[in-house]
Amino acid sequence: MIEDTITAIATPIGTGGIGIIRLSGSNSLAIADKMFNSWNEVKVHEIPSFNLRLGYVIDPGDGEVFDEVLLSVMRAPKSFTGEDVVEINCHGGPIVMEKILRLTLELGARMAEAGEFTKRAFLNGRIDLAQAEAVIDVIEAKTDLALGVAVNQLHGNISERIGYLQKRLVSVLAQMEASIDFPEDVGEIDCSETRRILLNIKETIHSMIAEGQRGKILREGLTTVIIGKPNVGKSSLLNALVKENRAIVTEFPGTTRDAIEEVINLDGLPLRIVDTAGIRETGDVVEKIGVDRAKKLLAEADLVLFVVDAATMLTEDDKLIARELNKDNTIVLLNKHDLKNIEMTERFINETLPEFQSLKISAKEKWGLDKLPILIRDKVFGNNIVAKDRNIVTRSRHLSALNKAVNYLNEAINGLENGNMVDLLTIDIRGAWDSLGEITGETIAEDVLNTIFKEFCIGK
Ligand SMILES: Nc1nc2c(ncn2[C@@H]2O[C@H](COP(=O)(O)OP(=O)(O)OP(=O)(O)O)[C@@H](O)[C@H]2O)c(=O)[nH]1
Ligand SMILES: [Mg+2]
Repeated sequence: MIEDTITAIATPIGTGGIGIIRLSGSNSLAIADKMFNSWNEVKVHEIPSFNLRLGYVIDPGDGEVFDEVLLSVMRAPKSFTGEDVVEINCHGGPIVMEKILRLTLELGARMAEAGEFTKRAFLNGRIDLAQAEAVIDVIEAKTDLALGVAVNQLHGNISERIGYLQKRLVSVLAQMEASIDFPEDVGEIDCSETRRILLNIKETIHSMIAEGQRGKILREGLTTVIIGKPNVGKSSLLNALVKENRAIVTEFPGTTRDAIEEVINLDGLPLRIVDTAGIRETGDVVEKIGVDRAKKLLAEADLVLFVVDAATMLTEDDKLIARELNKDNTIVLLNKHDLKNIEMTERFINETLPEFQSLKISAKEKWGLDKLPILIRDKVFGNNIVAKDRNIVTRSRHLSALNKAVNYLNEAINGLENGNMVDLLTIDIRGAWDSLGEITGETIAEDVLNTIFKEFCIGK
């Protein structure tokens, strides 16, 4: 059991209708009692769990009234953290919230670290680690679809899938150990049956990994970089996609110097779109930094939108960029389609980048862009559309644990095929079990745990 009582402002800093100060720990009720005068003179420790009382927050030192508030009590173990929790709903002004927070500190609470409420919920066994991480994902979901998947994870659906796989591994392990300990009674293990079960578990994990690649995009957003030589209409494209004049557009080449990033919701798929400086050889120091940055972004992109000016002949600058591109993650946009001459460029592009998908657009006239979402979805998801209610893995941490489990299973399966000693096989199967346990937090190192909760904000 954790001893000290923590406190934090749980609502965003700034002005709002309501602000919440949250206390958790064994002294929560006692601290709240010292600073709360309820209208009907009830003491905080007399308030039943999940009940609200109206009253004043008062400085017990000089009797100063800070605010009129609603106070709620949730007792251990039936609270989010599993500890005694008090929430003070005050008015949402920064000064009021700060004063009430400071009072809870003076009365013996300690300032909560980022994610500490959720960390306590995990340490007290209220939720597992995958569910704790889902709390952040719900808060940070960028689209409806991403939210649906995160809520599913919060319900524990991923953990359930993992638990089922672990259970199957344990039963294999139990048979192996029995065959070691009681060879007369149990006999040898059935190698082909064991191999079949392990292959089947491995297959399930494989499909979770494949789905997870897409799940990760759903959570983190698809980094989409707009690339091209100067003046082809990259910034015009960004503006058309975000539907506002976000980037400066002029007829002068070299207008955009720095990378400009915006997030849009493309049919449920969060896209982090980055407009970049036009790539060309340049003597201008500032522009050169922008060009280098664009090249770096190109290398890190999940998806590349290569823009060419279809109304003029392609130049050496276009060809240099084209050489850096990969057909699997690039869509070529033949821009300025509202102007003449575009057939030449189109033919040229078809010859230079034969297997690349392309689309004729006019960023200026906002024409042809309606087909872009379909192309992008196709590139990213293929036929595997993610449904909201799917239990898919969305975090790199989970993906790497799944990959680790697959490696152990491969070792075990190879071992079986080579007729290795059974006690050697059990080591690999235990390794696979442990790797899966990292996802739910059963088998995780303290330092990893701390890094995970650092992702949270204070008060969560
Ligand atoms: N006719 C026509 N003009 C366009 C189109 N898209 C962009 N332009 C014009 O092309 C010029 C350059 O557009 P920008 O969007 O600034 O081009 P950019 O690629 O961002 O240029 P840099 O930032 O310099 O690399 C501007 O004068 C735009 O109005 C289009 O679809 N049709
Ligand atoms: Mg630009």
